[in-house]
Amino acid sequence: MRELRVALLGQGFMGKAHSNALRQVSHFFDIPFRIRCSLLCGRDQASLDRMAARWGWEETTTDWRAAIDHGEIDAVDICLPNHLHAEVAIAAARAGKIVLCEKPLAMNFAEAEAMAEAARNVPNLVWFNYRRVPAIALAQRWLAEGKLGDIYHYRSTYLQQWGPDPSRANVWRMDPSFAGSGAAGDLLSHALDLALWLNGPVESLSGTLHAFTPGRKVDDAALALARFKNGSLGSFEATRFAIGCRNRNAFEIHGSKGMLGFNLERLNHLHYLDATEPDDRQGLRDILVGSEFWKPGHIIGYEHTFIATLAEFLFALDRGEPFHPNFEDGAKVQRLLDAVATTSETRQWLEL
Ligand code: SOE
Repeated sequence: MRELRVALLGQGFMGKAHSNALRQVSHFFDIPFRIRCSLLCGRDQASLDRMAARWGWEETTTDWRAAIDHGEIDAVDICLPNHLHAEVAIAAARAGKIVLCEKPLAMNFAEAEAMAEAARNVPNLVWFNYRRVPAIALAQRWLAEGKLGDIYHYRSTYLQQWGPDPSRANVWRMDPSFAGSGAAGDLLSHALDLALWLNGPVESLSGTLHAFTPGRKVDDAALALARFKNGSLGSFEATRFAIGCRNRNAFEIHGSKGMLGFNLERLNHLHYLDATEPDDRQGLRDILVGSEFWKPGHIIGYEHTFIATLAEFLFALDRGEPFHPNFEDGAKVQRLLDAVATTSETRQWLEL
């Protein structure tokens, strides 16, 4: 079996999610590779040592270039702050590595395009992990089959509540030179990727970015109205100031034949209403969606979305097929994020 030697760059929250996926993927899926967690890269040697011991990383380094220059590393997985994504991913792609990168892909569309171009000839992935929530994947299949008929409304909210917390005021996500944006890149990026996947291309858009906190240099909230190519209307609300909501990535889609609803805080469930049924029987069904992980009804969690993403990527890699979401998909999202920022200034609509 082919060995795949991975370097993971980043030792934060996502470093943990990815380490777990790399460790677990062969426990749940018959992947055609033997994954080796070869090299872990981060800034702080003491915490690198702890993380390496906990997750079984063979070596550590504080220099990301060591991963690129390492002749035996096959794949570079980037969980660094956003400002480093482009430089590292482009260097890795040019060195012929497989490149996996956290979202948002880049600081802006120009960077994202350059990344997609550099990675054109190497297998690549952007970690929009929510596409692999089984309930969302089921919604996507039904929408592709036309089960909802003509789509009228696509309503998306991604709500978190940690924005006002003073203990998190100085994290890198609040610094524009590291993050590029606030709720927009962090949360709206997920919402837009799902929208493009579920409901197709966006034709025009108008957005608003807002900071509630005096002096804050990234947006606390990002809103957008959109017109999709399929004729439907979209509304998006992404915020870190939705007090009462911890991680509510949700959507509702209304079409001529029914409705679908999803909320990440109940990630095993998909809501469905069949509007073709007799009126007196219509009501929202709460479907407990199964997964490839366990028997029906045995629910899964956040971490499984990363494992499933990785598994599908590895199967595509084995077949020599492109994987989605890849850097081109990431760049499409980045284009919309740029449009949100631009129209927040101009207060106009932008044709895309
Ligand atoms: C933090 O806001 C965060 O961890 C995001 O960066 C992730 O992408 C999202 O899945 C959960 O929230």
